[in-house]
Amino acid sequence: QAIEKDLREAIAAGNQFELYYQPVHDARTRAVIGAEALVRWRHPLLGLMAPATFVPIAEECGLIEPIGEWVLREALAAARDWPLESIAINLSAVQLRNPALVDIVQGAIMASGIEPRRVELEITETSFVEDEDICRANVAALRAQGVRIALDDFGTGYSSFTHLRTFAVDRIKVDRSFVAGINRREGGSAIIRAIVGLANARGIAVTAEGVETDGQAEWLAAIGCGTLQGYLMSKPMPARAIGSWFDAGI
Ligand code: G
Ligand code: G
Ligand code: MN
Ligand code: NA
Repeated sequence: QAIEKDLREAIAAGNQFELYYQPVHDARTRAVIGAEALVRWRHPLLGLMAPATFVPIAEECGLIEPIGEWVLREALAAARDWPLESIAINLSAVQLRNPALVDIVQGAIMASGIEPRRVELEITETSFVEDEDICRANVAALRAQGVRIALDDFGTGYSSFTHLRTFAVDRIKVDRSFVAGINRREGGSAIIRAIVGLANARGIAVTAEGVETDGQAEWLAAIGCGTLQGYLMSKPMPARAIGSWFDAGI
């Protein structure tokens, strides 16, 4: 495959991947309290590529490990001096079932000098389908070191509530399909209300993703959803752009 060869060259070249950051906002004040790192590939001929186009290929051909480790190291180093409670990094299912994951994360934390409590790793429920025991052991070991774990795309898996009952996480990220449903139909609102209620009762933080309207943001804040992400407040932006926000005191 041509893309696989290009990916190998990109990893060897070391300068074709970039991180964009999407701010995470306090639901009531809308202040920026965190950021999520989102990888991009600046292909020499094809231009800027979104993760959906190359992450699945990288997973298949065993290249997601080096890319994922670069993402971790880059994001933690960048965020160390940002005035944010947390920096979130997406983990592939392949990374989550790697027995070396805890050492890799620890190495990136040490190299950056960031406090482990400011590091949040986003995993998805579907990651647990394979090698569930290793995945659970990795999550437990990371949490024991103070690293936070977030369940991304919550509600789109086939047994979300079962997962919530059987293992501990620090945050749930409600998938944007539910947020889009808020002002469309009663059912969508009822599901988010249930997720937020359950999470609050269990001391789990909640982020709503894909917030695009003031009405959604206000309703989410009112039902007790603590943090928001979405185009209404801010889009993913290059590191330099978010860095200059902080320099300007935003
Ligand atoms: O930024 P964009 O909307 O294209 O991101 C789409 C999805 O790509 C994200 O929701 C996330 O699941 C995935 N993604 C983004 N960055 C990374 C990354 O660094 N590693 C992995 N494994 N997935 C990522
Ligand atoms: O899968 P994950 O949730 O990690 O991916 C986040 C992706 O969602 C980012 O790539 C980003 O571009 C996209 N995104 C973020 N905010 C919004 C939004 O308000 N609306 C839509 N449609 N997409 C969003
Ligand atoms: Mn995510
Ligand atoms: Na998500």
